[in-house]
Amino acid sequence: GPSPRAHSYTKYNTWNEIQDWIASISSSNPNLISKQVIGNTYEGRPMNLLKIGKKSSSTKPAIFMDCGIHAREWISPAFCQWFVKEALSTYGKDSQMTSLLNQMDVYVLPVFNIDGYDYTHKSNRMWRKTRSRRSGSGCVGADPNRNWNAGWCTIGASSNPCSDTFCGYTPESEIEVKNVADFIRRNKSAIKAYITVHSYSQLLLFPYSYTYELSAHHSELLKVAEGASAALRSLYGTRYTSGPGAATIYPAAGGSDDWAYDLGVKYSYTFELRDTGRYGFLLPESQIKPTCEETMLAVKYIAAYVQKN
Ligand code: ING
Ligand code: ZN
Repeated sequence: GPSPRAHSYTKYNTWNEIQDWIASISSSNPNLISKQVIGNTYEGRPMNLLKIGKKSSSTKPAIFMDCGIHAREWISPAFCQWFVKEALSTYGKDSQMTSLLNQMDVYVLPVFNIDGYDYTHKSNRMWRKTRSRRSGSGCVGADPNRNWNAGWCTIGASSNPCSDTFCGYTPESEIEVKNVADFIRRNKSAIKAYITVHSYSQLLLFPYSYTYELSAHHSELLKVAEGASAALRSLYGTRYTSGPGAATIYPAAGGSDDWAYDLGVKYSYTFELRDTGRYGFLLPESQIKPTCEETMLAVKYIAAYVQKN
């Protein structure tokens, strides 16, 4: 058959390109990476979850990271692809990555909201939500970061199906949210950290967003976020602000980081990648490489902290 084109990590790939990449990268690195389908999206696309780590006979502690909860935030899936590439190419060379993947597994969901992501490539670049439909409403989709069972729909979310922050008809009404929540619940004892990647604003957020109350681990979560932000800034001087979601960006219930934290995953973080609004969601492809390089430092900082704690 035709020989596959090399995958580009410095452009915004379509879902079809990412799907081909998932298949080829996992089959060419069987000792470090495996994939599993955790369910299908509303429109029937398979949600492939990658597991990166040295094979072990026993269950290893793990970090779960997802990208692309929101369709239009294209830099986010680009980062998950970059992370997987870097993990595989630096294992056995970079001592921190080697130690991390020897001791832990990193689950990576490259695109959470696949239907929405595909829609932003084909129809509406600024689409945010899922693409689910219900009889009785002409409006499509719910906000997959308002649909988790964490203060669901109490603040910073809308019960209007036409809103961009529609919380859905019930918690986990969106099948993509249900699939990920089921996976995390099933693997709850292994999962030590949850990282979700959004854009934009250059923030490193942690619980809570559904309330202004501080979490039980506030000072530790802040300390780790500030260390991660300092690591990120060391490369190109990019400034991030760290803090709990409600006070740092806006109060918003039903988010994935609050849900994971309340389930018992202590180290739960939301990244808001570049930029601060000049290009916003339309971040030029020339910024993919520097954004991913600096974000790697922050994610590796959090991972190293979780590994030793
Ligand atoms: N920002 C997030 C959003 O879903 C957020 C901010 C983080 C809300 C954590 C709730 C919990 O609105 C973007 N850019 O999507
Ligand atoms: Zn987002």
